Amino acid sequence: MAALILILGDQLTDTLSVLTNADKKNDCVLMAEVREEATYVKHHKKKIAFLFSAMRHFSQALSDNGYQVEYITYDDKANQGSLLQQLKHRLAGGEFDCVKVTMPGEYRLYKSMQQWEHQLGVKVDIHSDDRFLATPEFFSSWAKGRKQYRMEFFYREMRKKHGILMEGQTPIGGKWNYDAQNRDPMPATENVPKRTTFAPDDITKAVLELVNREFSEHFGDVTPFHFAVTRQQARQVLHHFIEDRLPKFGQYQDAMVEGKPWLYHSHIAFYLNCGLLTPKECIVAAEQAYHAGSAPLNSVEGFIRQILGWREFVRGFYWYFMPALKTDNYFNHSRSLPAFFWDGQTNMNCMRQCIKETKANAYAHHIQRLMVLGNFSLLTGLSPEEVQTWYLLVYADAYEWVELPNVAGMILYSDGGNLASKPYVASGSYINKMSDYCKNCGYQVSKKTGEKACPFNYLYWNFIDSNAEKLSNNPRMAMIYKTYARLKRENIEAMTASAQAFLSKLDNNEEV
Ligand code: FAD
Ligand code: DLZ
Ligand code: SF4
Repeated sequence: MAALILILGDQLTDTLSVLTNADKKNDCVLMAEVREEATYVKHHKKKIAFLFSAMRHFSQALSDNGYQVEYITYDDKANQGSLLQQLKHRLAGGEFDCVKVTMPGEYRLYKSMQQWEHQLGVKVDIHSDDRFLATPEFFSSWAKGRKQYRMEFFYREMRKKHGILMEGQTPIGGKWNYDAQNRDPMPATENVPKRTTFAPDDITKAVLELVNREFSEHFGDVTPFHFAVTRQQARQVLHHFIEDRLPKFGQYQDAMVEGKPWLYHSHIAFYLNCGLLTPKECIVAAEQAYHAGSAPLNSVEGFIRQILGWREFVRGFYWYFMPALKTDNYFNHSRSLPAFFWDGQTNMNCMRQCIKETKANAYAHHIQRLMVLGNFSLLTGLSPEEVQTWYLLVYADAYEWVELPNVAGMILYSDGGNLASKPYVASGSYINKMSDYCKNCGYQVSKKTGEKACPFNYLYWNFIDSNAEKLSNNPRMAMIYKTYARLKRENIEAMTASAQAFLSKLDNNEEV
């Protein structure tokens, strides 16, 4: 008898054990574009188009490699609307005695898969996802007994375990982390090399039409569409990054520039997270650039830390803390997401730029997600559930295993500090230092209170003031609370009044 092998939209990797162990003659690979996965949140149109096109190209590559593949398009008459129903439909003929799948990236689907054996009446084998460098078990054994879960220490273990940027047991260059060299704003004269783009082929064009037709009320612009949709194209993106942008990645990784969404970032999370690239090959490519002398250590270490450190850490963290991570709400925040999160219509130029770029590209870089959009979400006390849904649907690289730890743990501190040692909050002066947004803003970054003052300034002190009970004992907040203690009472009162006025405008859907 034979196996029915289900490949999900973010499992487009031909080295997965379900594929390498397949009996190409008898087993059948099933892939399906299903309503349930495309709408459980209303994903950005570009995200759906990207994934459907990449899935179609991957199924073609599998067929070319001799696999038996059944691919169900979104508008196929045989489409059953969900993965479970699609499997049921295919199993009805009685050709298969088992289903093989790879561990999914999301808790909701994993819980559902655990019922499949019972629902389908055949054996369901869930293979571990061997694309990650750390298993959930490795993370659990590292985490057990710890009071704090800090990425930096996990990352050092990973460096040692995998021998990355190491000289024996010591880190190359003598330090584990070179972030102190990595915080430059970008001068206006900087000429950033172009990102790698691809013209849509016939498969992609058909998908773009489908998405326009079927998902018209989803967020975001479907065109222009320039993503890589095959492994070969994704490899080109990686190689151009290593050659052209990695050398300055570290120096400018925190910089933000109006009208320049892509900067020196790698733009590979889309491809890593759906499987067109593997983390190992990206790490190796960067390490080789260092040894070849074509990229400096601060950039190479910084880039490798994002993948070997942060990416692996958040995945382990997700499985370790789910399902509580999704419902934790340390500050009991409940404000609804402002309408401008969907159209960018706000006088705050930093928010306007980041939202408009997100809408156009299904992409924003890390500091935009963290220190503009995330900072605003925490300072204004937005509902964690609504913020989580927004981040999960707007970015083409978003899957819950990576989105949720970043949102709940990193930006909202809704897990009470399991992931971050302190809330990532900042006033307008941080945004002004790292970007050129403030010069085109309806607010003045130098003003602390009143109508024209930058909202981040008074919202910041209002947050510090109103959460003193929960935060002032945190040693990493000590400096901030010392400064706060020195503020004059009347200044705090003026900031609170400005914050209240701003927040009530938000609550009344007035323009801010
Ligand atoms: P680069 O800046 O070039 O970084 C290289 C790679 O490092 C990325 O491709 C990514 O794989 C990895 N990486 C960097 N930072 C992180 C991180 N904090 N967590 C995990 N991996 C990281 N990343 C996602 O892949 N999906 C998400 O849904 C996602 N949501 C985020 C939400 C918030 C609130 C924040 C603050 C960060 C989020 N990130 C997410 C992390 C990071 O912002 C993106 O990985 C990055 O912007 C993707 O662009 P890039 O490929 O150009 O990355
Ligand atoms: C994100 C996504 C979308 C939009 N559509 C599909 C789909 O039609 N078929 C599919 O197999 N996978 C899709 N995915 C990816 C899944 O949602 C993803 O595999 C799970 O969320 C687990 O990470
Ligand atoms: Fe953003 Fe404030 Fe600067 Fe305006 S002044 S761009 S709101 S930080």
